[in-house]
Amino acid sequence: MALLTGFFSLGNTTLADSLTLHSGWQFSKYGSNEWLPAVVPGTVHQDLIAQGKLPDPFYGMNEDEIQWVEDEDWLYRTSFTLTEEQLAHQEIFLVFEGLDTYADVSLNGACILKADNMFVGYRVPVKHFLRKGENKLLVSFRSPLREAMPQWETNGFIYPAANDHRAERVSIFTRKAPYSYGWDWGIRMVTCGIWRPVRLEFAGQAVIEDYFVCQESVTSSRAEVDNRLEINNLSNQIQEAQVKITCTYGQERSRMIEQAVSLQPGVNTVSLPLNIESPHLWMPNGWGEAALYDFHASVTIDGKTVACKQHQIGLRSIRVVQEKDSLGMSFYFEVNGIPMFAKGTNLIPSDALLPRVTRERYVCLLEDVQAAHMNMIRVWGGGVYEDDALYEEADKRGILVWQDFMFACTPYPHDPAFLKQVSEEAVYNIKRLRNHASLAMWCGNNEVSEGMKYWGWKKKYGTEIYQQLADGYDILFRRLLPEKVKELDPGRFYLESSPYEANWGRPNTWKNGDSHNWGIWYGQKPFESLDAEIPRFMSEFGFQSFPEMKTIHSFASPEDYNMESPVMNAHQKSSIGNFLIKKTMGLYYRVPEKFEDLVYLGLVLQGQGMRQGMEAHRRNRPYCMGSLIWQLNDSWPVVSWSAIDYYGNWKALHYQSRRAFAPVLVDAVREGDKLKYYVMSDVLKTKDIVLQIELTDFKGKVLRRHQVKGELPVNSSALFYEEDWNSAFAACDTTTSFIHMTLKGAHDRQVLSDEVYYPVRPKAQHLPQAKINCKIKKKNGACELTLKSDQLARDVFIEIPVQGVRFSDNFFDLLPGVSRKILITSGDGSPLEDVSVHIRQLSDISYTEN
Ligand code: NHV
Repeated sequence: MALLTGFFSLGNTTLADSLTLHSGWQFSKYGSNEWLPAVVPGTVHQDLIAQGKLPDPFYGMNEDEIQWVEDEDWLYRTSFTLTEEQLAHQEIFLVFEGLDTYADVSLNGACILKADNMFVGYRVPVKHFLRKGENKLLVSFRSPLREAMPQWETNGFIYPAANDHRAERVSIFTRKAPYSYGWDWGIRMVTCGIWRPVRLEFAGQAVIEDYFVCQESVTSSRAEVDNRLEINNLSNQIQEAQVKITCTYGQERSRMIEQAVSLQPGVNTVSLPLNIESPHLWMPNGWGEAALYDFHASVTIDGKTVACKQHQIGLRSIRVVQEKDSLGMSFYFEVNGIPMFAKGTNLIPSDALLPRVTRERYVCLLEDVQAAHMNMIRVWGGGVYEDDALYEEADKRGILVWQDFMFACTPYPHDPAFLKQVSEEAVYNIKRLRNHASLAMWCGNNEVSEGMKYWGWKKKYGTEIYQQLADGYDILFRRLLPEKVKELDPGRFYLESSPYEANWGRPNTWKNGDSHNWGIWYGQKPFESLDAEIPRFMSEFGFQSFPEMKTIHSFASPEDYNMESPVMNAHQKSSIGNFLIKKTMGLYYRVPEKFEDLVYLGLVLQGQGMRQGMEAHRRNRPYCMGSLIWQLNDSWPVVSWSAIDYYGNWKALHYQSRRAFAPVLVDAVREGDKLKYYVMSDVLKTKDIVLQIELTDFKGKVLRRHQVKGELPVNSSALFYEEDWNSAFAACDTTTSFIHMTLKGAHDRQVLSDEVYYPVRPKAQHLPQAKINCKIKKKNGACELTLKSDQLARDVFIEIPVQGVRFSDNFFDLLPGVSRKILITSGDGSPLEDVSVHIRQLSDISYTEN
């Protein structure tokens, strides 16, 4: 068996003397006596797929074929050898970073752990049970369904849990990723397994169990940091130790603080305050560098370093300003004393099989977030507390994280056993994540408060049961979780539930706290409603699309290419989804008949519609201070609200986010009989600017041109210029012309924003069938296209039959006579082989006239 020993780095922590236990695993269905090779970390689904016992769950309607797995119990076993030298350590810990979910762990015949919560890691002292030579480890997983059945049977009512796709909605009884039971974009895959790393840790006389770098006060002149350590003295006597903290920034001289401590047997808390004058502040994406310091803690006994731990720390202050004002109640983030308009998105788990989400995939996703000029992601409450890698990569990129606790869309039990599990989970995850500069806030749950008020549960369950649910809500989200945050992560903001106030569909709203606007989806409203329904902070709004054809092809064959085919319906979990897509499409476009055209136009529609919202939110700052899209990613290839599909392909929506969230943006809107030009800027400096306005026809003829001078607003939005709508389009055919806006620096002529405004909806336009000239050049494994057309080509979509390919731009309007270079690279850095390029534009869609 391959054994890894010695020093290695795992996430933020350097571990002395560890033995990773990832090899030699086998698994077996309980009762079968058949043992097969297993991969750890992993899930039983992955192992069954690898052994040919399960089909690809994502293909066709295979979801139905895999459901039996959740009703079985599964055994995992391995063995490992230890030397006398290893056994000579003071203590040895068996560390599971995650067990999914109900598991008994046996080591050499002793039951050493009973696990019941996927969201916690376990660290068990096991020296006592270990032997020289071979040691046997067995993890016995019980079916989460059968485990929860006694509670289901006796509960007396069925919890709402509307996203749980099985008749026995047991998900709420289990501390297990809610989305794995099904969601309205999710396949049901109720997994089990050793889903995060497992290892043995060999300890000397003492270990650092926890190291919290508590930022008590941070300004540009000084950071006051308290280094709080939990040091476990593993001997049974007092030990004299030197505790040392060093703090280093790049090549600068380290700062250091040292303290002599008498360690009592057991856990000791030690606090070492450290001040850093004129710190390099960690800045959000778009505002400068996300500066990170290395903080290192060590414990030395008798001249020998026995334990150390390190973190990368971004020094910054983040304040969530939720204050009553003349308009209602604000909700915004102030970073390093500066109000920040939050541009971002909601993250769901990137895979139905979580151990497949590697650091590379997190890096790719966060690069996409950063590229779209976003500064925030919300880790939504129906998924998981993500791996350390996600938060580390967010730290590096200046992406703030809004962290939900994992509760979504339904009330939960509140019996003592359940509360104990939640409490352990809160403690574990708060401690795990609180050092991250990116961690901006905690939120108790997703939409449970909204549900309690507005989703009809009082009527459905009657007063008595409803009261029990309400009591449970109070205990979990008003007491337990905020108390844990206060105790363990003082200074970090806690929001009880998102949205603060359920707004959409109700009169006289959008005034208080954060909102979710589902009017453009469930409310069947046109996208223009987003211009009027301006909240203080939009933490969710979304519209669905199909993924592009190459992704559909990964799970369907041409005979399934029909919106209502059984295979497509198995990948559309929103029962009204297809209807809503077509209905809204009809407001702006002629609805095509051909499936491929619907898929393409649906992508365009989602991008255009959502962009309208992002721009409206930005335009209306400071009343509105955030715009978070529902949703960033997918957990399998599916029809959904996502901006990036399962294979990493950007939908039109992500390109539109990148445009709408550009640091500087010019945006024209019709308000009454005026055409108003807004300039929005997240830049912290002003400069003289010039806006060039050109009324142009689809053939590129400039009908009118004028310029307006002004100043770039600083970290704000401003009405820059307005004109009468009628005079703006005087003597032109609005169905064949548009306004081209170019915003430049007055002195350096640098283009800050380059946008178009169309006076009529696409379906009223007379779009030409533009002939797009495309030159292809191969360049160091990449492919460069040069596109040009004499006439306007709208919503140009370049398709390449390779998953995860990156385009420097896509889904753009090719303006008449303007040549565009597009660089195409592979998703994984490998050279792009010869590939076919297919280019579509809006006017390519054909309709059978009747
Ligand atoms: O339906 C799309 C998404 C969900 O995937 C996810 O749970 O938090 N969605 C819709 C809503 N919230 C979310 C709001 N849904 C309703 C609210 C009120 C009435 C009906 C639906 C996300």
